[in-house]
Amino acid sequence: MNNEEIRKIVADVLPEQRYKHTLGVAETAIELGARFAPTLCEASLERASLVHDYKKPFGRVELTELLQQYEPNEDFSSYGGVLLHGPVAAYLLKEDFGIEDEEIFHAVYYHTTGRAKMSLFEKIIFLADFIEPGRHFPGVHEVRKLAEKDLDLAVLESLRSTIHHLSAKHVLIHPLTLSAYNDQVRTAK
Ligand code: DGI
Ligand code: FE
Ligand code: FE
Ligand code: FE
Repeated sequence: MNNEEIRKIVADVLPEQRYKHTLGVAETAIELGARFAPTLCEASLERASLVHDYKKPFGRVELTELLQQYEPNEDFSSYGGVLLHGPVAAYLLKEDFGIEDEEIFHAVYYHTTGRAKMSLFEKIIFLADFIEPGRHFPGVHEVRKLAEKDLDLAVLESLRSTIHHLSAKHVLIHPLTLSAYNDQVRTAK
């Protein structure tokens, strides 16, 4: 499937606001790619962006069942339902869109938690998801400023801010989120 065909399917599946967010992520990922990783394929960044949230509207029970088919011992669900839509989408990319690219698989799988040793491609999707123009949550301004100059500092600040807000609510933090943060502390200068 080409990106235009993928876009049409995603437009049908997602509520209007989520679809707008998806287009914002695509636009932002292409901008970040041009700024920090001119060798990355723009069409691949667009593809990953278009599909990253396409399982977001599905319920927790359905997503948990789907993920268990691929990871029988998965422990995402025990950290909160919001963590499921990325991994499930990643596993269904081949079946639903004919996408077999490993770079896109990882970017979609880890787009909510991040992970240690994210590739440049993964960092760009992760950050674009945080700062696309439709985002208005606390802390987004600071991350947008950093993203004008320094990809790793911007990723670090987005993780710090997420962990700050989750911990203030006494919400469980997935180990992948914590190791993504630790890794960025080590690499970002
Ligand atoms: O799907 P989006 O809204 O575009 O964004 P996303 O997939 O990055 O999800 C953001 C939500 O995920 C936000 O409410 C914070 C939450 N989140 C991120 N890391 C963790 C987390 N929630 C828990 N419980 N644990 C985490 O480690
Ligand atoms: Fe998401
Ligand atoms: Fe995110
Ligand atoms: Fe998103």
